[in-house]
Amino acid sequence: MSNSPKMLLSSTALIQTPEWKALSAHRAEMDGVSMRDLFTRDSHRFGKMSVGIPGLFVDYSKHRATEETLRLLTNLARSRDVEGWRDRMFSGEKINTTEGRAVLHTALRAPKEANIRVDGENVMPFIRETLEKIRVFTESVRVGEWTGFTGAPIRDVVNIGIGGSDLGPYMACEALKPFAAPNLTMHFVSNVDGTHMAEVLKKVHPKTTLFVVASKTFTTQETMANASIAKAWLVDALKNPACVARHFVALSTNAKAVTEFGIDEANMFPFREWVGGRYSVWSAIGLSVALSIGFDNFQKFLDGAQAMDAHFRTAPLEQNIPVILALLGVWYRNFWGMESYAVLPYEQYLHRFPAYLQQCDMESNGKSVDRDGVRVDYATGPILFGEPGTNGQHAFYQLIHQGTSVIPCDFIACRETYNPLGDLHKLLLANFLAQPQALMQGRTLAEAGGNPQKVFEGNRPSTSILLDRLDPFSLGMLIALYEHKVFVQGIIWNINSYDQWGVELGKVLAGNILDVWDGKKDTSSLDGSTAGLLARLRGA
Ligand code: G6Q
Repeated sequence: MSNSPKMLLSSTALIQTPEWKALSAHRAEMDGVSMRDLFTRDSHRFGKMSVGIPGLFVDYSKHRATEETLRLLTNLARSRDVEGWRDRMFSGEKINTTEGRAVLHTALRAPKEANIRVDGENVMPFIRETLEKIRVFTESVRVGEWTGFTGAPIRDVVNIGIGGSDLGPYMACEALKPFAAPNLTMHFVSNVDGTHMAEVLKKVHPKTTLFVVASKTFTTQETMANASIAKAWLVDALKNPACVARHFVALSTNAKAVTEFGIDEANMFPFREWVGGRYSVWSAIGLSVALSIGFDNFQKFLDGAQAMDAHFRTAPLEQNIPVILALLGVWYRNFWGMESYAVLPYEQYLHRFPAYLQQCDMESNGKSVDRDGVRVDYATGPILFGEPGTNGQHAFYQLIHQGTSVIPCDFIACRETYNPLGDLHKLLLANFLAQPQALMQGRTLAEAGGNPQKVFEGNRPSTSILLDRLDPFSLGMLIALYEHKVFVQGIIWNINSYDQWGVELGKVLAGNILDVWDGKKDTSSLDGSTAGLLARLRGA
């Protein structure tokens, strides 16, 4: 770990820095500045406040920001040593300090010849070997060489995992459906609600189904319970416990637990502890994605992320897309008190993207104690939500347009579509353009014909992100963009974006409640409400 003096800043020290104070003063100057005016005053605003790399373009001109705002924000990023932390992350330093781990999802998509060392070992040979194992396996399933126990080819794949072991692969499989093998249907079971598994099992046949048990720890209660149900269902149908070897594979770091469950280590695809769950779609956890879209496309997905990594590592902060998005987020969260943030893909294939990002952002930066163990005295991660457009327009956008909260939005669209039905794509893109315009421009009382109900305050910020098309490469870029945005914000806020202690307490308490339920413990550990509800559920 670095002994950079930046690390020693306490929480209060952040808001005492000259860079922070300069932003506070500037914020006061921005009161009453309207984006409409900023556009009128500067006809080059769009050109100055937009940036692209091949395949991805970002317009950040519709923000309550001037060149001075961005200059001050960039000063803040420099003063927090974002560049130093970035380089330490990429080089394998243990920047996840509370868990004593490196943060190396970027190594999973690094150029093959890279040399990235953790505890003295270059991790790249291991990554290459695992990718090769994934390639061989996924190709043999896809061409029907790998068969089920009775010799029938695999037709359905059921990914059993939760959180990071579900959201990433599920989102990516949905996003990349135009690339999916027509002879393989993907299913995802995450919830411990039996309904989830039951409804999937109704659709699949034991002889032709492959279960992919995705769990970094292989101890997660929901996943292990669901995997056991699936195993019992399979063995019951095929009448021979040996069938598990042809119908179950594991994606995990825990070989011991995998073999104890009854899956041969030969059918396990490993990864290492330096891959965080919500950053794991690039690792063996991406096996379901590779099964669906094929290994070559999976490699393109990794390459897209690598392209964004290269941009993030080399572009000056002023033109660095993840940095700009992160800084605008800090601007609104900390200096304007905006609590929420909406991500709105105008691309149906990205319908799970907001759910995926919710975990990436909120689990990473939903922290209130800093790296030094001090309670922060400034806001950290926002509440993120979203739905595909145009659906959201007929639902919650009302609040974004006219509610009392201002919610910065990211609008995402693709220039090309895989489904050019009539004029639908043009219609979709017209809406993608109209919403940010309406949010920015608003409608004055005079424009509203004097009717206050029809007034839109306007001056509501948004970023527009344009992809040429949604494909494995561009999806890789897009995900990596948000990963790095979250990273930069975590560094500015001096929090560890790579732990998730908040998930722990619920797990412990659920275990305790099960003990009470089974009569192993009395109810004295439960509060009155929990004990009362438990009694009702037990029918007592
Ligand atoms: C992600 C979290 C969490 C995790 C799940 C599943 O960053 O740590 O969502 O991915 O709890 O964990 P396992 O993969 O170990 O089953």
